[in-house]
Amino acid sequence: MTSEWGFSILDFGFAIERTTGDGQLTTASLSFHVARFTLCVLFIVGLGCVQAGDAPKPGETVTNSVGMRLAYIPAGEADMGSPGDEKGREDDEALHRVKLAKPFRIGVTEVTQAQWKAVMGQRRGEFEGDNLPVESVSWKDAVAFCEKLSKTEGKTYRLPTEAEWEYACRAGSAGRFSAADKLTDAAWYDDNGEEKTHPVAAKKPNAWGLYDMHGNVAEWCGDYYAPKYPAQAATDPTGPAEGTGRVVRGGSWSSFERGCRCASRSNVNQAHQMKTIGFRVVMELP
Ligand SMILES: [Ca+2]
Repeated sequence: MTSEWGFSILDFGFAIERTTGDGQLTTASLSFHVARFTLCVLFIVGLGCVQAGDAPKPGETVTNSVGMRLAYIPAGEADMGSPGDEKGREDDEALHRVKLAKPFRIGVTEVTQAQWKAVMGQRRGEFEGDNLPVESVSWKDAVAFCEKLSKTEGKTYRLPTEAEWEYACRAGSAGRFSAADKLTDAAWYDDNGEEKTHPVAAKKPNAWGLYDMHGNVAEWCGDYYAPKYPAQAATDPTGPAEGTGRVVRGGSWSSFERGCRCASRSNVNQAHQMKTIGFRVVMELP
């Protein structure tokens, strides 16, 4: 029996081969295995890079079944409330640290009349226009919208907690307003609101791409209103277990500047349907 030795290129490595007289390749190569190992390493490293790249950036959006864009809000910590020297502050804004342990998504805009109709089947609002924020909805109406949308999509939609709302509104900032130095660039309010709502997303967004967190319609939150915040730092606070009114945030087209501050809070009977109050939704992440 004769045999021949030679080299060949296999993928990324060389193989040493021995061919016997009858033409059969009888010696597998170590380098072939090295090449396969290398490919595996490259694949795993690549997969890791893809997975790292999958974590959304703050403000990155998805669009749901009714065309609502929802921005990714990262977990984190921030001060909630206002410092004692903030212009226009009220006594119910004691500054305290809040941690939000889980990321979530929140509507880039207030819920529009078109989105309301798509979910609930009929239009709602004192003012009329598909791209206007829905208003004249009670707290329970807003909760019903969230529940119906959750059922339709098999996801969990709900009103933001007051802490989630302020954290998202601030988007990493600590001033009176988050979206612009001049409120008129960021909001429809008493000075420029002309006593009506305006199409959503017409003013400057904040750093996480959220529009009209200041003004246009004020926004229902899930919490009962408490006149005092907890004295200590809190994680994922949800407000008191009971109360006489619900928290409303952000001010509206009829609010003075001070009522549109990030830290400003309102206490409203949950049954009230007001043309100054609408809402935006949170979508929970798994
Ligand atoms: Ca608003």
